[in-house]
Amino acid sequence: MAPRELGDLCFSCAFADGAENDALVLRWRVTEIDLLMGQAARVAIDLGAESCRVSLLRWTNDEPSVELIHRIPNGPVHRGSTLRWPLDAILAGLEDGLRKAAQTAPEGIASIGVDSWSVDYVRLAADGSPLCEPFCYRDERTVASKEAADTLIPPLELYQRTGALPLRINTVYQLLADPGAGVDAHASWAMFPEYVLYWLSGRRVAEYTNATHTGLVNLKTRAWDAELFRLLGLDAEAAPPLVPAGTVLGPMRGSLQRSLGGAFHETQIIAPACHDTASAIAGIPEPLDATAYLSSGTWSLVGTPVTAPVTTREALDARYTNLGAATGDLCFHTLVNGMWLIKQCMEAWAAQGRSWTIESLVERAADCKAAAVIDVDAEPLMLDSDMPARINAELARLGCEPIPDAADNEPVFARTIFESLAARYGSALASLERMLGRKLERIHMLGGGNRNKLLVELTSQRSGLPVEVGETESSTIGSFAVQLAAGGGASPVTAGNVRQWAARLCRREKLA
Ligand code: LRH
Repeated sequence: MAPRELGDLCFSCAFADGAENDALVLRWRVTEIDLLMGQAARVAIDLGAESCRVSLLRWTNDEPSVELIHRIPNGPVHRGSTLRWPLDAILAGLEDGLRKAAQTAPEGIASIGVDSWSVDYVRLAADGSPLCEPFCYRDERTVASKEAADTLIPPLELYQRTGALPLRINTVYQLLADPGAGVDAHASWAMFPEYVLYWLSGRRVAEYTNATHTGLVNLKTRAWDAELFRLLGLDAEAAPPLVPAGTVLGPMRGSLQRSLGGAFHETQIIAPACHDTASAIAGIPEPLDATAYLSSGTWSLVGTPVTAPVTTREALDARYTNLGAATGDLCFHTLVNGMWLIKQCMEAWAAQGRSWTIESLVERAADCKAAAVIDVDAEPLMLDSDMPARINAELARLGCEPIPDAADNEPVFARTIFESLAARYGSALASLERMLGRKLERIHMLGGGNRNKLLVELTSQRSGLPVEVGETESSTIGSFAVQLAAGGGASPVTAGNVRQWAARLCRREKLA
């Protein structure tokens, strides 16, 4: 007799004989977890370009608490002439984080979800181990591969086919660049967060929201575009099977699970919205009808959810992309430079003994004037190293005086960056309203940048819209909300369900 559905379970138990009982006991344990799912501890791993975070959700008397229990500093590393991610250090840091989670929640962890920045991936050897250290999307090897791809399929056609803005950093151009970098183009791959899910569960998948940023998912079928793979000469067999957000991949496995002991005994590995931006949006507790989101971290993502894609020439020129959202809609947004600019400057200054905290820079920048409004999306400002000099080159291009890169001028650089980001958000929102033919009433700001009061204020001034300050760790909230909505995996994750969980988890502090 096959194990029965939930409703039949008690009845079946009463009549089961020995062998069937085993199956039923097994089923009962899973079902028990289903029933208790609202109250069990869970882990969300949010991998960021500047830091990777492990957070723990626990419940006391029906009240949830989300605690960031481990932070791993991160950043692209130079290897020869290439730019990579330090995968071994990230995984070692995640082991430490998971160990802390096991110690903090000995009652057991029901599930783990992982999200991260998009577009990067790990190629795998035949035994499933990483073939090489993964490339960082800022590596310049894709300049040539994108140019070559554009001759095979015009950018507008690609855009209309996939909805994804053809950005140089997209996975498609990275896959195309691999042979030139000595990487086996037929080796199977997994996107960065899905690689971590694979490391934890042994199951290799591509989660839909993250897959849409590859530039290889067909907008209409929502499946890998086999024809596109063929046209570009990419190996479709190397791509993982696509799954929706909220897919329960199976139990945690392997030596890590064994070594971390009891707390991970019954842990399910769940694919949340693996794209951190989609996860951050899933973490917003209310519908975004007339609200724009601004997810502010290393990058800034400015846009709003849409039910139908917009792939006009105007949208392409305005640099808007249509990426998968956790529960069916599309995230229609533009990718603007972000805290990368200030972080890069801070690193350059620290190397010269001029260390600043972001808090003191923001405070001092409030009393300065910007040198000018620069184009924050200029290609040189996307690249690694020498950021103060790169900003001065942009000023020179505009015919403006450079900012002497000397002690005490750091706040002027900071003000120039924040003012320019805010101006770009304002113009991005104006073109969004034009394209959608409707007015936006407010901005919901997420991510680390929302702690920067000056940026919040300038954004409101430049856009003419009130800014609602949302969660700083919204990707983590979104991951927990999707994990909770997924439960045991028996029914599909719905927008209403995810939003309800997000509302329970959000702190909902303040309005600015
Ligand atoms: C933000 C982000 C963004 C992508 C970029 C590569 O972390 O995922 O949504 O466009 O990284």
